[in-house]
Amino acid sequence: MGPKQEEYAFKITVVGDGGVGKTSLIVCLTENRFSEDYKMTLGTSFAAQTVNIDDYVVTLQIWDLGGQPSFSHLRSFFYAGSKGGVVVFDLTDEKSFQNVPVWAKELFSVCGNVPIVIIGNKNDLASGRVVSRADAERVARSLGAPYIETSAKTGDKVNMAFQGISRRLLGVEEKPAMVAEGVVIPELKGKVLSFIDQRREYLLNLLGDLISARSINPPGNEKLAADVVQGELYRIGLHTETYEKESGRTNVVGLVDRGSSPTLMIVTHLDVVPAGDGWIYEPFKATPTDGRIAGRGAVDDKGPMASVLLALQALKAFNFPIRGRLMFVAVADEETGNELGIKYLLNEKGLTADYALVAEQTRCESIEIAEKGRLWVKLKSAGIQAHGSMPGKGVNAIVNLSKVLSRIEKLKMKYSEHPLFNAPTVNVGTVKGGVAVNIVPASAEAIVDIRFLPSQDPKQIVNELRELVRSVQMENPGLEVTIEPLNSDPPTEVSPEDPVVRVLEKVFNEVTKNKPKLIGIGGATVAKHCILRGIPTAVFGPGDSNEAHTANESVSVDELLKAAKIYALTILNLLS
Ligand code: G3D
Ligand code: MG
Repeated sequence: MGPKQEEYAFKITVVGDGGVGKTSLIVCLTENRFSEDYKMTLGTSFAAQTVNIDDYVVTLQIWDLGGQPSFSHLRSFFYAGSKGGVVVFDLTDEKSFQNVPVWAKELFSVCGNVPIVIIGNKNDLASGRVVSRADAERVARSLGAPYIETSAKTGDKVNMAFQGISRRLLGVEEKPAMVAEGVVIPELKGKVLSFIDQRREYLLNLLGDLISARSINPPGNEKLAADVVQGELYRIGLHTETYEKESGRTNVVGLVDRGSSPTLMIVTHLDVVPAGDGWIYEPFKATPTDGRIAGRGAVDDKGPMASVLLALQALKAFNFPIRGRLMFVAVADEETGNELGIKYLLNEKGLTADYALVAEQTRCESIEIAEKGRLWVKLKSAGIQAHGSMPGKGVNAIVNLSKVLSRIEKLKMKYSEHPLFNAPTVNVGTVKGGVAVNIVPASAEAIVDIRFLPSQDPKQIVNELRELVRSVQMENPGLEVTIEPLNSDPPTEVSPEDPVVRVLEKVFNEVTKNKPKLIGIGGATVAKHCILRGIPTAVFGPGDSNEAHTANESVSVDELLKAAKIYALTILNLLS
């Protein structure tokens, strides 16, 4: 504490429909009483109130704007110079709630994007309530504003609301509570867990907003989901930035900075695959069903993302009691190659961390620490064209290609067993060939997807494929098939001894009383790219990967909450 306090003065404007309680809130704050004999605010009036925030003294000059439309021509004058705003609605008046975005936008149009707080007032009238917290949170999120429910009558949370706006105006975060070097205080842990248990509705509401944002890839449109995430991160109080390599293909990065090291990065992705056919639910709407939520992205990756955001919310409630830096990253383009997403951030934007955790579905029961390598190979078959009525005069490229393909599935590759992987796999993904039904085709090609183990090498695999072609050739003179490697990613793994894995295991055990399985997968997540950039990365999250990309994709709500707890405690442990 310095001996001298710093003083600041800000003008803020309180807006909202007439009768929602603006004047009463200001009176409650400044005179600490509830004025029953109020006068309908005519035009405007202002009050001054001093608020103490840490070492700062903030004088709020609070302008109370009449909601009456007849004064609307004066509004821009009243807004001018406001450094922040309070938008009030009445919890018992639906219309006043619907006008919240209108008021916020009017304020923004004059003052720019100043910080605001949304207040749902009259929370003492519980039985008359017509606006749900979920709906109010949704609107507040879309405006990037915190949401507080108050009563000017009982004084409930009125001070808190004005303290909140003052902190935002000063740019001063609340001081972290309950930190001790190197340990997570058990009491804090218990509080974080119970905070998460009480936020089921909040979680579902957030996941609903994420699913409704149609960030379908192709074509992408990640911006739609990025807006929801950014609003939420802003509310949680993270410094956020967005990055776009192509317009609309938005990546969001949020940061809590409590000192230079270490940095933990949590990565999720914003894009989802198209709905496809076979849905019994509306794909882009969250539908509750039997303790689960169905909708495109429920599993991959919006459910895990909602769990991470809830974990951040929980830590925010205790003012982020961490050391080092916590980064939340929501990337674009995960479903179609990562060029506009994680690769762009890592390779062109200097994104880096000491550890990373990728929030993707491992059913909240395993920790994925290894990913097979991937090799795509083109097979080109050359034949001789002839009339379809005289096949003997030509060499059929399709038939020859199919002879190779039928053997390729049983290709015996050389490799040594790996504790985390099953055998390498081969999939014939596409075939192309033929000009017309009455022509013997002179060319055909196929693309094959091979997932290989750390003991293998793409060059060696290509040689093994060529060997296989030679042996088919021996039995089929005239067969001509060439092998052309297209592209590949190496296998990656992180040591089970790495802190990010060890902490996840420990926390998993604390929360579930079970031991997680350490697994390797044939697919690839963004973890691969992080590991290739030298960042030890583990993958953990709610949802079953077998449901990803399917119709009626759904996730268990309990699993989402469990994941949120594990994320929150992992952050606390790694950054304590
Ligand atoms: P305004 O300034 O937004 O126009 P006022 O709103 O502060 O003038 O309040 C409008 C009415 O709501 C007043 O009631 C006031 O007493 C009441 N009110 C304000 N805040 C609360 C609250 O938190 N709880 C309850 N129960 N009532 C509140 P009247 O009856 O005088 O019209
Ligand atoms: Mg008034």
